Amino acid sequence: MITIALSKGRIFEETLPLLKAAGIEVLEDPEKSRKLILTTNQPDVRVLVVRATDVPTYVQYGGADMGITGKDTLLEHGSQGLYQPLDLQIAKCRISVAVRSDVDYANMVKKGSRLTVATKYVAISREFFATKGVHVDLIKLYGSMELAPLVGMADAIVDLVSTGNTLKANHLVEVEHIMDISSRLVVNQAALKLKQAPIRRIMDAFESALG
Ligand code: PRT
Ligand code: MG
Repeated sequence: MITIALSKGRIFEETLPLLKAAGIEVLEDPEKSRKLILTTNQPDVRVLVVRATDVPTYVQYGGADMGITGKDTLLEHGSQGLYQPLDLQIAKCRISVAVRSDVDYANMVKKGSRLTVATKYVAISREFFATKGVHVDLIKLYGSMELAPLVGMADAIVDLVSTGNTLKANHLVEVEHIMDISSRLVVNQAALKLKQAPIRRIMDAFESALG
């Protein structure tokens, strides 16, 4: 049995064509079903539906043999026990620093003042501002980061940006582009040894589907 961990939403949607290229069709729709283990047309392949941030954990501890997860999630989680053979070029976005549009970020940074930064991405933010030599106090949030500068809780946020519509709707502007993000295939290192043939077959199919 090969078990693949996926999150609902954009990663699931964008993974379906890759699975199809590997001859795998998921037989249930996670948006409609309450089932957390989905069957496929291949009797020996199943899909687990987990929270996006939990995908690396399921693969690391062998709850799943492989999974697909954003580079953002992977950098925050750490890649211990995970083999990362492929950048799948799906669920693309960027991770950026944003501030209220009426704030002079360049001046704030130049003056050397401490910045309060709200984010779900504490590890990425700590590393980014340390490299820049900017002192920051980080506030960990789990969602709706955009609110923090609006209510005076933070000077800036670090969050994912795709179209930029969410920032715009909340009167925020992007002031630093930290890195580009896409989703990665992650494979449990022990599973890769024990189930080498079927895992390689899926990896190769994904790779050729990427073109
Ligand atoms: O939603 P949940 O709390 O369950 O988990 P999650 O938010 O981690 O999962 P999900 O499915 O929303 O995101 C999974 C992965 O998709 C992320 O880890 C990224 O690698 C990738 N991805 C790609 C994105 C986006 N694009 C994206 N735009 N994840 C989130 N967003 C959000 C962003 O946080 C912001 O709130 O969309 C909003 C910005 O979008 P624009 O288009 O308005 O700029
Ligand atoms: Mg989300």
